[in-house]
Amino acid sequence: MMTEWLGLPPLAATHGAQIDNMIGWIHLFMLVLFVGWGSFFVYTLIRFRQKRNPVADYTGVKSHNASYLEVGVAVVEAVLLFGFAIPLWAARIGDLPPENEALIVQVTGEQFAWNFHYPGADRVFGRTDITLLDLQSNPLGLDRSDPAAMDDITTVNQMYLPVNRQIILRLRSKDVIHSFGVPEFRVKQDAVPGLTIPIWFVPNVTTAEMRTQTGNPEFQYEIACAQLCGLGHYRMRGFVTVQTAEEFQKWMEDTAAEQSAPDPFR
Ligand SMILES: [Cu+2]
Repeated sequence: MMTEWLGLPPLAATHGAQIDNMIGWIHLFMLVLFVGWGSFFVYTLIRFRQKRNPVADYTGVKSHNASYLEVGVAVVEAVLLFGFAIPLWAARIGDLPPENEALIVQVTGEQFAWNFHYPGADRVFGRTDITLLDLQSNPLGLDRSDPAAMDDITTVNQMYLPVNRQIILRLRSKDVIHSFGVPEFRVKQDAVPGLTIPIWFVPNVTTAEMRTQTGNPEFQYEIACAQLCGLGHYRMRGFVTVQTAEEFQKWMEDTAAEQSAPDPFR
């Protein structure tokens, strides 16, 4: 199904076409319903006008057409639900890719920023400790003395991802409910304090490619916090840079080296 007429943001994830398709069908069916019920309403206004029906008819309508229509609408809605929505939901929520193949990033929302934690080359997340937490220098309380934490990377409001790779994000929150939404990836999921909620997708257009595609040299994938989470909600935005595998590898190595180097100011 063509979905350009919906005016959605450009698509940059492999599962997105399925979602756009469903949005398209829902809009079409709702258009049919709107026109259908609208015309029926106008018809009844004319058909049952007072001038033609001065005395109320206590028998009423004998035809069953209205009931058949109702059943028809219910069937269409059941098809939308069981044919599109539930299979899509099951595929998105139930079938997480294997963790040893995907890139896993921990995403922690806080008032009002997004913290990203990469496990680094060893693929093991380093220990975190609440007593080490410092909003300026160590917002996740990462314990750099833990061997597993040596190559870990943490960033604030800047997420880097390799293109064409399965990405699993583990969403968490420090304080209130936030929501991680990137329209181009067709993902949106609440981050709830006390829970770790996984979402996954495969970004398939790099930031550079998207800049060419959209003709906007400043294009950025933007993470919008999609739950009103406090006074600073409006400025809770992060950015995703989708890179080629080589660029991402280089970014990981450079950043890990930079972050594991002893802090000269300490
Ligand atoms: Cu928020």
